[in-house]
Amino acid sequence: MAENKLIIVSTRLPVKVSKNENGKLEFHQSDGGLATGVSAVNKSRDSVWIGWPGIASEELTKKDKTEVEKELEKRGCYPVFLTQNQIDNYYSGYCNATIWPLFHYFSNMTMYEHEYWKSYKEANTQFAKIIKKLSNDNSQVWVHDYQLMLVPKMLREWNVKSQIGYFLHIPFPSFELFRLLPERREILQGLLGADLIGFHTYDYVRHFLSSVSRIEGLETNLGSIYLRDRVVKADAFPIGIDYKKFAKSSKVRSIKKQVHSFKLFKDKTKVILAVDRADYSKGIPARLDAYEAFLRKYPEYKEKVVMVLLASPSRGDVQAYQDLQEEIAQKIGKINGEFSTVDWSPITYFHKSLPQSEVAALYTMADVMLVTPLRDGMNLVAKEFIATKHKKGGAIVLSEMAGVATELPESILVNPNNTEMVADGIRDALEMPEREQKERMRAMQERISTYTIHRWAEDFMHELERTKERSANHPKLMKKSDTKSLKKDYDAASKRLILLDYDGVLKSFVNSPKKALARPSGKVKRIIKKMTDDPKNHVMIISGRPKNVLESYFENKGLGLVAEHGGWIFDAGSWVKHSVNAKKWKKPALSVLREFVERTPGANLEEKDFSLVWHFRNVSPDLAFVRKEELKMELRNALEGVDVEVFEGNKIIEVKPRNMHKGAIVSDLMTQEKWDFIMAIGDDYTDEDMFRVLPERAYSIHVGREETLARFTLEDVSSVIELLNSLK
Ligand code: GDG
Repeated sequence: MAENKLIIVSTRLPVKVSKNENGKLEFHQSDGGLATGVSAVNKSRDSVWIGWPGIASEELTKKDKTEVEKELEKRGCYPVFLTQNQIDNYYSGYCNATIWPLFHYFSNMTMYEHEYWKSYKEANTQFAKIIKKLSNDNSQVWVHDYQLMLVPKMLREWNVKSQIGYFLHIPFPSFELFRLLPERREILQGLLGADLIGFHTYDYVRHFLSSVSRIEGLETNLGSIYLRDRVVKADAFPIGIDYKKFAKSSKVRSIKKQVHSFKLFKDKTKVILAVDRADYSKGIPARLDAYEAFLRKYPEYKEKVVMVLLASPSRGDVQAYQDLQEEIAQKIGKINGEFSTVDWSPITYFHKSLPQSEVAALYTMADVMLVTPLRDGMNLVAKEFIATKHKKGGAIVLSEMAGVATELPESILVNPNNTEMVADGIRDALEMPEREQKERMRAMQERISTYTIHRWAEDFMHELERTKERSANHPKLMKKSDTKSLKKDYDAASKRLILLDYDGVLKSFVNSPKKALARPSGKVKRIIKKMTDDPKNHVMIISGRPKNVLESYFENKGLGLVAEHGGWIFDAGSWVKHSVNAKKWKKPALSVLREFVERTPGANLEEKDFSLVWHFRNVSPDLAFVRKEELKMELRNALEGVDVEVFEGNKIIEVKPRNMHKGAIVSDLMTQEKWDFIMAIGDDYTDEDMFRVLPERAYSIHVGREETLARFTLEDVSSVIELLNSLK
């Protein structure tokens, strides 16, 4: 087992173990979509699927457990045994009574119990231990769903070197919902242990990133989350189905036979079908209300339609699910009681799990499919129905709240809370001309037959593979040996050029409008003085700050100062101004910037001789995200044809003349002297210009973990100070 390359982890295994009346163990393989997809990426390598076999460990003797292990091994699985207490507190508790309702926006049903959380941590640890045992450095681990959100971090902390992928099958809620969770930080940190985090839709990715930046304060950019030592990628992978299998249903003999038997009532009536797990997120009571409203509003359909409602039992040991069961039964009783005639009942209800062939037969015979969850990660039922209608007609009424809605705009989209809208949707579906039905179906089929469950799994694994490259490109911290050679070269040199950015290099960014707080510390001043006093050194502070600020920070003679990215230079006893004329473009830029300061609480404007800066450090991240993009666009429009650049720096948008940058200054310095040691330290976008023009032998050092042109990276300001202090 130690050689496994692909490790799939989900709470439940695709094999369910049970004990019959004689105490004999029975194994039932489930052919769920996930198993199909995973087996596709699984073909060419060793793999194992880790999970709970669905039976409490108290029910198993030691001998049973050995037998379970053996039998599962034959099926490529490895068991995690959960106790009854864990099933109650971890599975039914934290997973299904805390996370499930909260992530589906049922905050009033969410239960916050410390015992649940304790058990969740314990069970996640148990899973992670087994993964560690079965993995090696070359493994890829793919963790599934909300029951195992702590596992990625645990593996990372235990130094498991495998690549770790994680996929969430349910929605990731908006920050406003997620922040309610007492353990929100632990959950986020748990997930961030992964290299790749997958969601069904880009909305969920956005919600996740928003929580990451607002709760953890981490920088995110286009789905990448920058941690100290690695980059985590979050992306959308909309799960698909085994399209071919469903598309050929109408030709499978057993299914055909099934359909034939259903046809008895089909000839007279149109069939409206709904298939779900009996879960409150699926909106079954609201759907029944809408059906009732439909029958009232369009009485001509009485005796001409029948709703087939299949609600397969689910999570019966959670109270909310028992209540739901009762509510559904009551509503059906009421509707059937009121509308039935001697030879017609408006609803045929199955509260049991049907064999898959019967579900496929129902899809095949249905005229209208009703998929109206109040909230759903994706919803595979919608895709399955559409696939069975290959080259045929049929209509689907679909909730906007299902992840799948983004992929199926040709369906009749409805708000499931709007009873009238769903009722009208049912009527529209029934009355849609066959040609239109087929056209809409074709468009949807084209899409879902391409991105199938196999493609989904391959795509995810391929992206996980790419995380290796991303990590390789991620700048590595300066090693001891690098520092040693830097010092050696420094000692040996007699003409040294030392270029230091200020903010983020000699002083951490100060989150305060009080400029005084951004002054250099006494220690930094002493270090700079010592370096400047050494006649072998030419030290320059090269910054975007205005000249009066730099002047007030550093008064040492002999220290060169570059203000406003090169607008002003103080190098031989006096300030020299750049020749560029900033007047021309400032007026239109200022009017845009002022408007954006007024419209954005927390933003402020800094006016310098050569540039204008819009600061958004104190703006709420989501608003800043929108405003800064709008601002960049408006500035670019207002300044079209003018030779200025609009760029984004650390929580700022700055406008400055294009040819005035640190690179131009450094290029000049390169021609002035024959330096035998060059060191440049910077932390942001503007410093990249400087790194770009430095000779290869120069010690270019970037502070922070973003991608950079610099040869080396230091973690933070204190590491810079330590380095400078160690130079003699
Ligand atoms: C979660 C997310 C996401 C239903 N009744 C019977 C039966 N089914 C099958 C359907 C379908 C599956 O169960 C249900 O899948 P859904 O996607 O609709 O919903 P969840 O179970 O809530 O799944 C969901 C999914 O994960 C995948 O990521 O789409 O949003 O909540 O395949 O056909 N199958 C059989 N008998 C039944 O009575 N045999």
